[in-house]
Amino acid sequence: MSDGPFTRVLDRPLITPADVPVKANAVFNPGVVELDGEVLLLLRVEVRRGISEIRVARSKNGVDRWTFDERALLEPDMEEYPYEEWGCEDTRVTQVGPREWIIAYTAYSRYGPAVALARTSDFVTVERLGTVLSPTNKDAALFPETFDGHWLLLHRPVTGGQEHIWYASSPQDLTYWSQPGVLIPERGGPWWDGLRIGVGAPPIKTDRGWLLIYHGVKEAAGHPVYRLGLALLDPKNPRKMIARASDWCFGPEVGYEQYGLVPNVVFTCGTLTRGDEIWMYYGAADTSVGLATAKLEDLTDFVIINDYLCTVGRTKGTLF
Ligand code: BMA
Repeated sequence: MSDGPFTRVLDRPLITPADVPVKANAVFNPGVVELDGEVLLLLRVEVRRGISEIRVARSKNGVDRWTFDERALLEPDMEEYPYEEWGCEDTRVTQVGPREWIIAYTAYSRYGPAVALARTSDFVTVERLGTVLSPTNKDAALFPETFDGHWLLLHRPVTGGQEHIWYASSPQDLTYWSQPGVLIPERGGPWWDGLRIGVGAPPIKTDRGWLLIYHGVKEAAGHPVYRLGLALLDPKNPRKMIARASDWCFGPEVGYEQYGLVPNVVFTCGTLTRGDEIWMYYGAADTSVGLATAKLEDLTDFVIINDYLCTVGRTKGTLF
């Protein structure tokens, strides 16, 4: 079944809690990376205490025959990492060197969700860089290159009930983040992304600018619906959005996305580029993992054809 530019690869989830080698309540929102001929998913596994940890599953074709690493990659440790007391959630992985990746994730504690970073060279061990942005903040993703000598991190603070996508810059250390600004605001009102938005997968470089898949939330009769949308950012200075599709590009349309622990949720944290296709792994109803693919060109066409800025925002000088 196809919803906009994306096509679901299977008619069922790719991974369910029954596939996880520990007793799991849910498995969802994976970060994704390709390494040594394998696809690795950094899965958020909610164990039966209700707390999430990150476990790695590997597959040669990225679709089936997943094998799980024995040990969790990131798990709460109250003594060492008090800001992860309530779990590690929703990884987004960015390659920053030949064999070096940064994992952005949510460190959850009694103080709220915060943005944390970790470095890895093998996805077996990690070096935590620590909590880099204080609560309430989540949905962070790093760009894979620097701009004028600065790394750029997208993130989603909650500021007085508003939830927009912001950026922050860091010199080489990746630890000190400053010069924040709003990149994409929630659209307000009855829009599909009116209530809150946040980064989906790390930005994808294209010849039309950086493509950003983000999630947007609207409440229907008091229940949130999570869908995915697209924006293009300036190729040289991605602190500037150049186009934003008005319509969502992927929403909860099949049973396993509509029914589960949190109904009506599709939520991505990672994509792979395979030839001219984008493979998007996503959490379905906060319960299982799905996979949908699209031609990269169809995604950038989708933003340009549905660009709300062209028709309204830019002419009126409004930031949408
Ligand atoms: C967001 C995040 C995601 C989750 C989504 C839907 O706030 O916490 O991990 O998938 O809500 O419940």
